[in-house]
Amino acid sequence: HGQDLESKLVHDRGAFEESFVRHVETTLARNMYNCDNLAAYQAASSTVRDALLVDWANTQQKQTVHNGKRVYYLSLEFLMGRAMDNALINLKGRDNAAAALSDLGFNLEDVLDQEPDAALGNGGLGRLAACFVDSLSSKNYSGWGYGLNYQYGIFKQKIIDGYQVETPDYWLKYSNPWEIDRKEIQIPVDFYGHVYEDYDPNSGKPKKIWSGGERVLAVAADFPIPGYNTDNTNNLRLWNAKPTHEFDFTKFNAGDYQQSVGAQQRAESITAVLYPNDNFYSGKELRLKQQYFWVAASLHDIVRRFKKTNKSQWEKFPEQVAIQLNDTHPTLAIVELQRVLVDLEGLEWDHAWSIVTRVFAYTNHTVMTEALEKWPVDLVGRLLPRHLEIIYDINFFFLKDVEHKFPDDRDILGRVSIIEEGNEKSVRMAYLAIIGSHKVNGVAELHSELIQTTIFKDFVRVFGKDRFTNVTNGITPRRWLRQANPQLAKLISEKLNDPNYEYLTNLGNLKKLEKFIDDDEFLTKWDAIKFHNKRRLTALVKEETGIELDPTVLFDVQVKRIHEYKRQQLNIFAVIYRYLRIKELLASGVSIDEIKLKHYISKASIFGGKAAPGYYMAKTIIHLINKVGDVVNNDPEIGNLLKVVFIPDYNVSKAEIITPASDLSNHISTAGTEASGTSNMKFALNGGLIIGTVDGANVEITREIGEDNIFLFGNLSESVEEIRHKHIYEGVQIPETLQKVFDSIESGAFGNPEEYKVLLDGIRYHGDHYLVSDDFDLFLDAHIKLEKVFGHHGGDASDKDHLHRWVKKSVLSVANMGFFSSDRCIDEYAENIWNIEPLNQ
Ligand code: DL6
Repeated sequence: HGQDLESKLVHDRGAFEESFVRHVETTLARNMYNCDNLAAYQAASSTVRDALLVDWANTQQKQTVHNGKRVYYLSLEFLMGRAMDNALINLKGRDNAAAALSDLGFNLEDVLDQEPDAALGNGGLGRLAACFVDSLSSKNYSGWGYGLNYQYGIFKQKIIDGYQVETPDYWLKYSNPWEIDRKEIQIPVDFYGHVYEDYDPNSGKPKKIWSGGERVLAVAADFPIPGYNTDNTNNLRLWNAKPTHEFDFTKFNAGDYQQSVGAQQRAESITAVLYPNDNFYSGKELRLKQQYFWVAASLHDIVRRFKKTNKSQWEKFPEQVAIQLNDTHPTLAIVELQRVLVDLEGLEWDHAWSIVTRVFAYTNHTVMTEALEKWPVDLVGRLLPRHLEIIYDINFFFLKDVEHKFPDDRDILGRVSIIEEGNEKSVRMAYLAIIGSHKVNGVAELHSELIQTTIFKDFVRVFGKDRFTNVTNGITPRRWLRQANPQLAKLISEKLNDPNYEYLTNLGNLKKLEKFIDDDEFLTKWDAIKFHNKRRLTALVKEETGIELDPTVLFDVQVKRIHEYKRQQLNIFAVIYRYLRIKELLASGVSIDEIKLKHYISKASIFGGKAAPGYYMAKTIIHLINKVGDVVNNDPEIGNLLKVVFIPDYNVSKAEIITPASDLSNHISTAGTEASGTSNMKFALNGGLIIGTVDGANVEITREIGEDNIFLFGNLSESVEEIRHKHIYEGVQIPETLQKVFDSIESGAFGNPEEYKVLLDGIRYHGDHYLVSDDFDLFLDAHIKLEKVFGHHGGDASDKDHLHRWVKKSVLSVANMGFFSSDRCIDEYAENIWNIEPLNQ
């Protein structure tokens, strides 16, 4: 019956309409006469959700009966974006929904546009988790995600007077149709208190008891994750923090009303807000509370599920359960499982530890030291006294082994110890994660190599190379091609003779596009789709900023979190340089047309991205970009030769419009700093070319698509340390070109120069850590080269070779991006790390 209902709702227009009307009348208590687009979204999403729930329940049932190994992906961030379009695509019900809505007087696109983004993440790490759960379902794995259900996701960014202003993202203003409230799943989580020793009456041995403190309830909220072309619909379980009644009453009965209300607020504050830092550790107590709350609830849930069928046969646990730690944020899960096994289940330490290390694996996402978590020992001891003891014990046994292995190397003990000594002792979470896992992976080849030769090199000596591996990141082509770029996805399906879009789960099939590389008609269609997407972006830019872009010019895009290492400053300095040169040429009597012909092609530099609220330098960069835009866009001499745009509040939904519209995108981090990057993959999959440094996944993208189809520049990672050293001991050399830019900024051309002092001084006087001065001219040169290729594009139609040179590169990029599907990543994790097989449908 269920399957029937699902199929009807998705594929039968009448059934969709009937369900829609019923939801308007019963779920929303409205009628069809006062149903606006928002209500239509709510009714339509409730209909889709009904269909999803059938698959979801069947999947859970099937997985329970099969009783195979499951993987649990623990991530503090799931940057899901909108759910409805994705669900319709994965269920293959989009056309039916569009037709049904049209019958009822609605336009599907407008209805989809009502959905708020689920913005429960900062950037790449959170979006990767979202792509991974999509692939887990699509590839028929039994895999759950576990995270937190923040009431406030990443803040909304406004630009006022050129400054970033943060406002809260109250995304749950209306009820969330995708959330299944599981009020019956409540797990108590304790904090603080103390530890004492008692005797276990069963074994007669001493036993540690953790007692007292504060208790909070973790209440489950489930989100169905539909796979593409399969009924497999996994679960994403996000926890809400709620007060426990017992706790309230004790306070209340003691006459302390204020305190009992305070306790309630304190409990709920745990899942109130996502910390808005990307690649930065900030060390707040509430953040550590979030981490423990989430891992304790998730582990309890996992253990409960295991015990239902396996009782206490703990040896089976690693055969049934794989847990992937998305960065070090969930590392306390290692300690918690050891505590559960030793303190609560009565296992011997060594036996428990051998189980723990077979279950966990850890993914590192950064080499930057400011992002590595180091929690103060005092704080850990106060919040989680028993866990601190266990951490010390883990460290003790580990160091004993190291000492045994390297009897002549006393120094190594201090270097690999989980506890960092110093004024304030701290727990090095990455070390704990490595010691408690059987595999550690980086997220691109270069990055995985770097972690083994720099921050974790001692651990390679201790555990051997086998513990370390690489899984290069990927993206889901369902969202990042089919959903974001429907026209291109359709053209590809036609060319591949694949009407069912099977290539979306076999992305290697894109390779067959190479056959059409000399097919003029195909190239023209390809180009027309890019133009259509550029017009779509032009409309967004107009709506968001009031700026009119000319869609025929080169769209040069950099959208991602704002960070010094990602080097938006390098990009905006180059834009300023271009503007100054154009002004010089004009002043010397060269006409605009001649400039366009001989010097610079017309382009729009498009930026977007959020800065962490406390990151002054990043906010300064945003301010500079906006001020440069004000000057350039209002300069009557310039016209469409140059425009500078900052799109406010960059998020997943905007990325879906921006990505397919780029001609060129910037992935220009200082070599060795960007672990992988995933937007590089999204742009290339949408036929945008890349200007990039030899960093992160750019290296593998180049290998796949060919170096003729990407514009690489800049110093290599192996030279970075030496250059930094030189900067410090010999000073920084500012090239003439960059000096010109600095002079204009300091002359006040873009507002008060004082505001940019930190930015320029960081380069001139404080060692230019990110090598802006060293890469600046190389960046300008790369532009000259690429603009020569683009220059003829859209120009003389009789010069076919030139006309299509850019488009051919675009096609060759897409044709060779198959490797970067997140389906491939999940298969690699499954085979090399989790040891699980897909469950056949
Ligand atoms: O692996 C996903 C993503 C990479 O693509 C980016 O290169 C990397 O910067 C990012 N890392 C983090 C680290 N954060 N913390 N905490 O977000 O991961």
